[in-house]
Amino acid sequence: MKKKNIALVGVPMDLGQMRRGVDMGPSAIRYAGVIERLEQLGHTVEDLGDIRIDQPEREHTADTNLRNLDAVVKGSTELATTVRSVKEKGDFPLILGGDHSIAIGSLAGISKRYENLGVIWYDAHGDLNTGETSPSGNIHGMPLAVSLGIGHPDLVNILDYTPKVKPENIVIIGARSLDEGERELIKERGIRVYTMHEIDRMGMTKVIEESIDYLKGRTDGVHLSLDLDGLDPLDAPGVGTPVIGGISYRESHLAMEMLAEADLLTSAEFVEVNPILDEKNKTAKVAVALMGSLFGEKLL
Ligand code: 4U7
Ligand code: MN
Ligand code: MN
Ligand code: MN
Repeated sequence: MKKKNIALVGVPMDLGQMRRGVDMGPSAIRYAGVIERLEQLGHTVEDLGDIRIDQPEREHTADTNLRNLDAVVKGSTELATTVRSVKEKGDFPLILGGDHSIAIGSLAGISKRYENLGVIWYDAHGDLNTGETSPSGNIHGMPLAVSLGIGHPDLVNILDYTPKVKPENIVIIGARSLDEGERELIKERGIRVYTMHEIDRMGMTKVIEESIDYLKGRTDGVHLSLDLDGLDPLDAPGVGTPVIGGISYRESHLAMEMLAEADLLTSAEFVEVNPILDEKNKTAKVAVALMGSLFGEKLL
């Protein structure tokens, strides 16, 4: 794969959900050796440090079902501005979460430069809720809907444009926990989804081959948004919303290697690593191993 200038951006965001500790994700991933791993592959890595994130709101603001809305909007806007300047330099943004609400800011910062940005959403969940459909009020369950332009105006209009992605440019991989409103949205908008059923049935090789073919034909850039809970909790225990029956480490590894071979990605994020819930930093290590594969690591 072509050598890249990778700009690392940490986002210690935990306001999109209720479990403490996910704000330490970027530190855990750095500690697991991400910079060394990517430099060893011949890429240059510039660590831009962490985005500043506010304290959680003490009271749930009355009129919406959106926990910490204002602070999430503020953090997302800062992230979006940083990522936009990385893209302006022509560098590859590699964003470390933090909970998945950060994808709102990532996509806002990236997508303006593309006519048809593709998104691979690697996740146990659809993250397609809105304040109206969300059973939890947690914004980390909403970023894909927000990026489609569906949701609270303050979230949808970050950097003053919407939508960030078109439904036909999205591929969800690994879904096994979808809420009713999310299922409706998937059908209504025709979003391509490879649930665990398709992964079992077709195998990861076919799933990724099809995804690459599909996105290659219709997009001019592709963002990978990888939620570690897409993996099985046996392989990635340090996540806030684990769901049994997930993608294995081996399958994920293969998926990353195939994406590296295709050299199709233009940005990526790894989210939901929670060191407090983890076992000896295992999930952060898994994240770094997957990043190694994604950026061209090979056995021979
Ligand atoms: B993650 C959930 F209800 N769908 O909206 C919700 F099951 O970023 C979970 O994928 C969301 O980890 C999980 O709260 C968000 C729930
Ligand atoms: Mn998830
Ligand atoms: Mn997610
Ligand atoms: Mn989660």
